[in-house]
This record gives sequence, C-alpha cells and structure tokens, in this order.
Amino acid sequence: MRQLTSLPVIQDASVFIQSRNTSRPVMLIGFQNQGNLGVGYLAAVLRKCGYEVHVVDIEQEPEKILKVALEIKPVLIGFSLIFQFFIDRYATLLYLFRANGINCHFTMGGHFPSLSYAQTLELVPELDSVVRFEGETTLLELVDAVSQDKDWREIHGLAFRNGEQIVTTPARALLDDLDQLPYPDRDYEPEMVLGRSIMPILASRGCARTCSFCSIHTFYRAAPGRIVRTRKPAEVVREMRMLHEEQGITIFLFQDDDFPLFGQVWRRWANEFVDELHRNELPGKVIWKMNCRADAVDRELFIRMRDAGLYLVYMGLESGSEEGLETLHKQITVEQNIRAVNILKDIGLMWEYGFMLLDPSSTFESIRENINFLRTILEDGCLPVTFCRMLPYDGTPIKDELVRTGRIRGDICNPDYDFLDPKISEFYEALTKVVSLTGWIHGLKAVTNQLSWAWHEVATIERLFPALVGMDEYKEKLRRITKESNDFLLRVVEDLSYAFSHGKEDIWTPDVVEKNRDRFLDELLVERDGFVYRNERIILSTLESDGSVEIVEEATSVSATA
Ligand code: B12
Ligand code: SF4
Repeated sequence: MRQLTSLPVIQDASVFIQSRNTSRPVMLIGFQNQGNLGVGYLAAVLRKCGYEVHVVDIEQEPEKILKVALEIKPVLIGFSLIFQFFIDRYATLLYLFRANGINCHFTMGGHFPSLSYAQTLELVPELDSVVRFEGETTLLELVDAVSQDKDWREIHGLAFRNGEQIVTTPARALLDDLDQLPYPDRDYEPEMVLGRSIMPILASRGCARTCSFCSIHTFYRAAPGRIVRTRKPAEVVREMRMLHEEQGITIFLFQDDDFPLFGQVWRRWANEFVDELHRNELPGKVIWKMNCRADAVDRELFIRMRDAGLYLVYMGLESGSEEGLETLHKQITVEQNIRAVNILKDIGLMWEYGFMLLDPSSTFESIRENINFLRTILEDGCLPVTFCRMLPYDGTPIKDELVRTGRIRGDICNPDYDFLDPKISEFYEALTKVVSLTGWIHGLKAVTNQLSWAWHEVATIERLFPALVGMDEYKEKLRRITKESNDFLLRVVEDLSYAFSHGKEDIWTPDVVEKNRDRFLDELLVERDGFVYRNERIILSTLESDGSVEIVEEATSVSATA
C-alpha cells in the first residue's frame, strides 16, 4: 500500500475541508504512451479527495473513448494536451462528445493551453474552460464546484469564454512544496526492456535556463511562484523504493526538465539523493536515467551517480555550431558539449542526445559544422545518429521572433518557418524525400530507433544481469553496425547539402537509401536476436530468481520492446 503522510496539496488547505459531492466520476484523457506524469498527479489528487477517476489514452479509437464517456457519465472531462500538434485530434474528439449528447464540463490543460489559452478556446469551441499552469489545485476546485452546481468562474487559474470575450482569472501560483502532492497514479502497464519494468518519475519541476526553442521555461515563468522546485531526496527515493518493492519496477526514467545538478545547491541535492539511494540499498537493484544539460556533467559527481544506479544520461546538445547554439540560446559552447560527451564515455556511462540539424539561423556551413560535430561525438559507433529540425512551438521566444520578422509559416499542428537562404528549404525538402527521416530516425522500424533500443538493452544487461556469453563480441558488432549506418546517413546528408550549395550532382535516390536502411536493420536484428537467444536461459532464470517475472516463454525482440 502506498503511504501518504499529509494532505496532498497545496498552499490553501481549506479546499480539503469542504464537503464534496463525489457521486459522479471524473474522466481524464491524455497521451499515455510511456506514462503521463501530469495526468497521474491530477488523478492522484482527485482520488485522494474521494473522486473516482477514469484515465483514458487519447491514442485509442475516438468511438471507444466516447463509449467510456457515455457509460461512466462523468461530472467533468479533463483533456491533457502536452503536444500542441495533437490539438486537432482533441478538437475532433470534443466535437464527437458534444454531438453524442455529453454535456458535462470540458476543460483542458498543458503547456499549449496554458500559454495560448485564447487560441485553444477558439480552436476547440466545445471547451468550457482552460486550466492554466500546474493543474492539481485548480482542477480539484473546478471539480468541487461543478459537481455541486456552484459557480466555477471565480476559481483562480482559469481561462474561459464570456460571450465574445476571453476571460482569465488570476494565475494560480506554482506549487511550492512538491512533496505535499501524493505520488502520481500510474494507470498503465509499464514498458519493458528484457523483462525489466520501466516507470517515469519526477524529482523536480521547472528549469532555470531560457533556451529560445523551449516552452518549458516560459510555462514555469509565466505563473507566479518559484520556477524550479525540487522534492526532498528522501521522498524521491521512498517513491522509487515503493515502486520497486510493490510493482517490481527496476528502471526509472526521471522526466525532470533539468535534473537538479547544477550549482552548489543542486549539487548538494544530487549528492544527498545518491546517499539516500545507498541508505535504502537500491543501487544494484534499480537503475535510473535522467536529463541534464551538458554543462552540468562533472566527472566526480557522475561517477558517484553511476555507482548509485545512473545508467543513462540524456543531454540536449542541440547544435554543433556556435552560431546555432547562440540562436537557440543554449548558453553553452560546442567545446562544453564535446567535453561532456567525453567525460561520459570515459566513465562508461551510456548517453543520448537531442540535436537540431537545422534551426532558423542555418546556413550550409552550419549544416556541415553540425555534420562534423556528429561525426566527432559518434566516431566510435557508440550511438546512432539522430537529429531533427527545430520547430517553433507556441510559447517559445524563437517563435515570437519568427513572427516579428515575418518568417513564421504553417499552423499550430505543423509549425514552420522560412530559412534565411531559400536553398536551405529546398535542401531540407529534398533530404526528407531522399531519406525518409521518419523511416530512418524516428519510426518504430527506424534504424536509429532500433539501434538505440539495442544499446539501451546492453546498458540494462550490464547493470541488471549477470555476465552474458559473448557480450564483448556483441557490443563490437553493434558498434560496427552503428558506425557504418551513421557514416552512411551523414554522407547522404552532406552530399545533398553540396548538391544544393555548390550545384554538385545529387547521387542518392530514395531506393538506394532504403535498401541500405533495410540492410543495417537486418544485420542488427540477426546480431541482436542471436545474442539474446544464446543467453535466453540465463536471462530468464535471472528474471525468475529475482521475481521480476513469474513465467516468461519467449525473450522479447528489439522490435517488440520498442
Ligand atoms: C516526458 C515527456 C515526453 C514523453 C511523454 C510521456 C507521456 N506520455 O507523458 C515522450 C518521451 C513520449 C515525449 C515525446 C515527445 N515530446 Co515531450 N516532453 C516530456 C516532458 C519532458 C515532461 C512531461 C511531464 O511529465 N511533465 C511533468 C508534468 C507533471 O507536467 P505537465 O505534463 O506539464 O502537466 C501539468 C500541467 O501541464 C497541467 N496539465 C497537463 N495536462 C492537464 C490536463 C488537465 C485537464 C488539467 C486540468 C491540467 C493539466 O497539470 C499538470 C500537473 O501539474 C515535457 C516537458 C514538460 N516539462 O512538460 C516534454 C514536452 C511535452 N515534449 C515536447 C516535445 C516537442 C516532444 C516530441 C515532439 C519530441 C520529438 N522531437 O520527438 C515528442 C512527441 C511524441 C509524439 N507523440 O509524437 C514538448 C512539447 C512542446 C509543445 N508545445 O507541443 C515539451 C513541452 C518539451 C519542450 N521542450 O518544449 N515527451
Ligand atoms: S531546453 Fe532544457 S535547458 Fe533549455 S530551457 Fe528547456 S528544459 Fe531548460
């Protein structure tokens, strides 16, 4: 059983003392893939206050979601929009609900609705309100009011329509003490890596930096209150321990915007967190991943964290050109990025990275600098190439700048912009035709995705399984496939850039690229499945002996885990 020591929320405890009408349930709809912590916290607070809550995945068929709503007759439906490009999908669903006679209160929350509430209300006319910023207290007050037929329009933290006007009530302050919240409910089956369960978790909220392409800092700065809040290390570890002991979770993904590491105060926090993990004897039993900036990578601290279970570090490197880093307002240098990568390689920590090959300041020179940067950091075949193009999301400084300079294009679901050199747009268009970027990098059957999962498995095996037969040879083969596929992709991108900047002949066709992609994928699957098959017994008996699984008939395949 979960232990809750205190009232769940928040600055104004009087909201918990009032009487409630909990006779009708609340429905929350969100993107549940990989576990949605925002929805989890909202559901936990409502349940703690006596409401029955149904959490539904937006990725389900709209008719199925409608069926649930018709059956349970909720008093309020809360829609969680964490990716702005989902807004059309939500708009269609809300229309379907209303058309089928669902008349309860509809509200929506998340970054986009919080920052662009007027557009949200315009694009989704069926909404009654928008909950702005952190939603736990506001949603609870809204449900309390609606379920008792009281006026909800005075509640802080809302935006709604009043005739032709859009009204906002005073912004709700950010939660001051995150440990007053109950642990988030996790209404989903955990994902698995080789039979080991994965769960997301948060140690903090907010980010002190101001990258121009990111809506996180604007979201947390636009509301009153402290921008960055950390939980107590002991509380975070208590939650991890509970999830490990009660649900067998062994892999924790910290989804913090920027894991607390930077500067004296957060470094102390990180050290205390490591101490707590040891005090609770979790190292060796669980492993964890976190996101941080490259300038927070410090050899001594990262060795301590590695020895306490840290197995994967995600860094938003974003650009390999100084000008790109400046445009993105990363406040970091290329050298700092490379230094961080080298430290992590040196101390044997797996890492992953976010990277934007193209941004609004891109030139052919910066594109080639980026290609060379990727070659430098990936030259040993340690990881597959990944990159995207910067997209101007709402609520970001770079979008405002692109609007100001008349370069913004596209719409909310497909935000876009003009490059300064029109040839770059042509290059990007050609690139996406020659290399299906989704097919190579992002999709489920993409080489990058599959290789990432294979490396992820390796890191998991090295931390949570006994020594497996042929591990060194397998890693060598993975490294070779990774390197060859990286070299191939980067060469295609580079050749194409010269085709557009210098008029050189374009030698690549989609067919050739696809054939190569399939070749790398086939090689990977043969090597990976062979390795797992040779070690099947030992993997299964390890899982059985430590109680991670009861019966496993078949080892998972790379594609199954992804
Ligand atoms: C974890 C995460 C993911 C996970 C999502 C897992 C999941 N199912 O939730 C994964 C890895 C899948 C993911 C993928 C991507 N992500 Co992401 N992700 C995040 C991240 C880092 C944390 C989300 C989180 O857990 N936050 C913690 C919770 C507590 O906060 P919250 O979600 O904001 O919820 C609170 C409030 O917003 C509000 N609220 C939210 N919903 C609702 C609903 C109601 C009814 C109410 C009342 C209130 C409310 O109350 C909540 C509690 O306080 C955010 C950054 C961020 N800080 O949110 C980016 C973020 C959401 N991701 C982003 C992006 C761009 C992506 C990708 C496109 C990246 C890429 N290039 O591939 C993909 C898209 C995937 C897809 N569907 O195609 C952007 C979205 C930008 C935008 N404006 O659309 C964000 C904001 C990061 C950023 N730098 O700007 N992501
Ligand atoms: S990109 Fe990362 S470091 Fe930059 S503001 Fe967003 S969360 Fe913070």
